Formats: sequence, structure tokens, C-alpha cells
Amino acid sequence: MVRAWVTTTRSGGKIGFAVVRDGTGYLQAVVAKQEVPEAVWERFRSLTQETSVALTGVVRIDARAPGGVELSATDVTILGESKDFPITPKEHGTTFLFEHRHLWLRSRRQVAIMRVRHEVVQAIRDFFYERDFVLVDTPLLTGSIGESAGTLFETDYFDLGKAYLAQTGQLYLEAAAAALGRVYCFGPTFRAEKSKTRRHLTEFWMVEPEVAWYTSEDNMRLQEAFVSYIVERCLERRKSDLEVLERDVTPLERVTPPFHRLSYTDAVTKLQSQGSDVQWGSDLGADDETRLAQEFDRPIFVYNYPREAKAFYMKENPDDPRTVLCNDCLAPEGYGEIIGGSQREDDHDRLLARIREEGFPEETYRWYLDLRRYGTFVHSGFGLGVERTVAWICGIPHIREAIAFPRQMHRLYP
Ligand code: NSS
Repeated sequence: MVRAWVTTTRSGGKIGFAVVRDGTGYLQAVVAKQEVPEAVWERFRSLTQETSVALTGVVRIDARAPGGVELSATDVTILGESKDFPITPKEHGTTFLFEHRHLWLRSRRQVAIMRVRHEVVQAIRDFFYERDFVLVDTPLLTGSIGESAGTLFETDYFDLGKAYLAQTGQLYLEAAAAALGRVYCFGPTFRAEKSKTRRHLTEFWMVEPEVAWYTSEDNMRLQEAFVSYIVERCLERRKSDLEVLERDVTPLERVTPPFHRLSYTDAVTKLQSQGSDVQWGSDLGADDETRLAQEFDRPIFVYNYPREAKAFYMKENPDDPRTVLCNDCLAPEGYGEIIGGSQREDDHDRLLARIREEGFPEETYRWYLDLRRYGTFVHSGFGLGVERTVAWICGIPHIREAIAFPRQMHRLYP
């Protein structure tokens, strides 16, 4: 007996077919009018899309059937009827589909994406476990600004004033790195992004490792090993899902270290020579990133951005104090930034000066500055956005399909 949901049905006068789905795969069931009681035949013929059913019968090998076997059904029980399921094989608009995200998840493409995401997440955990990183869960309610004041979700916090939803776990993770050496955190992060781009969500998952004694160079080496590991794992174990998504895997097969490295300054010169109006000093836009990454057949690093374009905690570059020791990792095929990372400012006074420059309340960073007061240490880390990575590996155009229930500025339902 199998319990499953009906995907498609077709029947002639004497024989009926239904493809059913149970979450692990698809199975074709067939009923011959002649061989079953009239009531079973009628029930089978009444099945509609997404009815939940229990089917009893005999499984036979059949090379033509999806999954390679077919069920000759002898009995059918309807467990839950489904009238006028809103999502049919015809084309629906994006707005309609996202309004019905809770039902849309059952479709073949969405199932394939969720499975790839699951593999990416497992690969992330395995990578760090195999390398003796310790998982440290950082708070989601925080008192200090992690990245930038512009994209904070605020909430009242009892008598203590404002709390913010975490934009990153990094600052807390730096404290943990001084305790454990190699650590990572992995969880949802929040940014009140008022942009409707295909690369921004207001709630997204980020994995962030932090390593004591790592320089920016060590940090990039870890990133290329990490990204390559994730991609390889998906190619190894999720081939069939990538096939459903019609993903050409050739570009993914090239994702192996080393990744090409390009300084920010060289990147700007290159872009300007290609006609971009980017000016030294500003962060690179999505179009610039796409243009840069297009020239290479695997992800690239752009390193040492101007300090005014980046977060306050990045270490000043001793060779060029206009810049900081940091990098972005840009995925090829137009996907752009999937990682932001840096060596951290480990000098107490410089860090304090940066916090003041940003106009952040000093008091809330006392604990963070303590890390530079008691045994300061060279350390680096990065954050990889899970949805952007999944979208790239799946080859889907927008990251909102890379998470089951996306949160965007104009979407909170379902
Ligand atoms: O802002 S980041 O570039 N860097 C950090 O948050 C650091 N605190 C990480 C660290 O060094 N520990 O964000 C990192 C990545 C970025 O490359 C994207 O892949 C992803 O997080 N990201 C996003 N994904 C989806 N939606 C939004 N809004 C978003 N913002 C960043």
C-alpha cells in the first residue's frame, strides 16, 4: 500500500493511469476496468490533482514508467479530496504562484530546488565538521548593529530600549573564535532591504566561519575550498534534481580551486576600460559584478575594497590605508556576490575610531572592543548566503525560489 498525492491522471474507457507523488519520488499507478470492482474503477476515475490517496496493488518493473516501476492498483481509498487545485500544468504568473507558495511547493521544480538546498546545507555542515570547526549559535536579538545602520529591523525590548534582529552573527562569533579557535554559526539573518532585486531577501540564511590567526589570504583559500566542496557535493548527489531544473552542469564542473583573484583597484580600472562609469571608492553594483565574473569560467575574488564602501570591522590594509583587507566572492554566469569576508580590525584604537566614525553608540560595543583589549589576535572570517548559492547551483534566476517561504519587503503571506 502506498499513500501519496495525485499529480496527473488520464484514462480511457478500459484503463486508467495516475502518477502519484509521496515526497520521495513519483509512481505511475494503473487500473484496468475489467480487473477491479466497479466502485474501485469509479473512484480511480474520479481522482483529481492533489487528492491524497491510499493505493493497494502489485508493483511491476516497467521501463517506460517514471521511476522504472508501475503499480497495478487493485484498490483505491480517497484520503483527502482536492477540488480545483489552483496550480495546474498551465502557465501561472509569478504573483499568483507566490500567493500560493504553500501549494506551489509540491511541484516538481520546487521539490528539486528544496532538495538541492538541503544538500547545500548538509555539505556546509559536513565541511566544517570534517575540519574541526565548532558550531556556535549566535543570538538573533542583538543590541549592536552588525553591518550597517541602514537595514535594521528594530523591536522594543522591555525596559532596555531597542533590540535589532541580527544582520550577522559575526561579532559574537569573533568572541567565540578567541575561545575555540575555529568556529562557525549558521542561521537566519535579517535585513530591512528596501530593494526588490533578484538577489535580496529580508530574511536569508547565512553561514559564517571565523578563524583565529587567519589572514585575509588564508580566508580566501578557505572560501575556495568551501565553495568547491558544496558544488561538488551537489553534482555528486543531486544530479537528478539538477536535471529536473534543466541545469547545464558543465560550468559547475569547473568549480575547483584556485579561484582567480583581482584587486578592487584593478577591477575598477578594468570596468572603466569597458565603459562602466564606476568610480574608485564606491561598492561594485550588480552589473559590474556580472561583467567582471563573465570573463572567468569559475568564481572569482575581488579583494581589498575602499574602506568607505565596507563595514566598520574590517582591518585597514597596512600597504594602502585607503583600503581594507577584505574580499567578495563572485559566482559566474551572472550570479554575482555569494560571499563577503574580511580580516578583522584587531587594533583597539583603530576599531574604536571606526565605530565613532560610523556614529554607532560606543557603549554597546564595549564587549566587542574587549576582544581587542584582552589578548587581541589576527582573525578572519566570511559569510556565505545560502539562497544566493542555491540559486546559482540550481541555475534559477531569482533567489526567492531558493527558500521555501521567502520574505521580501512586499511579501509576508503565506
Ligand atoms: O553583508 S555581507 O557581505 N557580510 C556579512 O554579513 C559579514 N558579517 C560576513 C562575515 O564576514 N562573517 O553578507 C554576506 C553574504 C553576501 O555575500 C550574500 O551572499 C548574503 O550574505 N546576503 C544576502 N542574501 C540575500 N539577501 C540579502 N539581503 C543579503 N545580504 C547579504
